[in-house]
Amino acid sequence: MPVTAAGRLWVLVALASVGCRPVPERSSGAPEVTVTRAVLPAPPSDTEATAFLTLDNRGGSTDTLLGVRSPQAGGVMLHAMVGGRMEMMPALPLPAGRRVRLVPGSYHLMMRELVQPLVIGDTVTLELRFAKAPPVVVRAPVLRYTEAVGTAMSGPN
Ligand SMILES: [Cu+2]
Repeated sequence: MPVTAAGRLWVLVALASVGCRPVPERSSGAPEVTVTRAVLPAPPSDTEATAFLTLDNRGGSTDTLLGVRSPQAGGVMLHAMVGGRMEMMPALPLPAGRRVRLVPGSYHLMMRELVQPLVIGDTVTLELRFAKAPPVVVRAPVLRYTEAVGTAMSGPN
């Protein structure tokens, strides 16, 4: 799907107030980001797919999601929805002690150049790289759309 580069600044400014809530901080204060609710709706496309997940920054300082990759895709991009349009984001700030959710209508990951089409029941491996915290590898199930959205949106914000 086409993505414009315009509006990036707006997105970064908006990040401060969107999709964040406090999470318990680890006592050590060491950089740590945990990833939960990683899930993909079965994509209508053979070559592209959307992934959702929840990021909790449990470290004592702001971190940044720098990039995501998958052995099952040629590339994984970070997108935001702004005014109903997708915008590409170079990175995603993760405020200290906060939760940032990638859910429908908001931030999401776009997998491009899928190695092979994804179907319900498949599992996707995603490796997330951060500025401070160690990388996190998650395995995300491919679910029916409504199930995937339910998983992505479940639990407290
Ligand atoms: Cu997108």
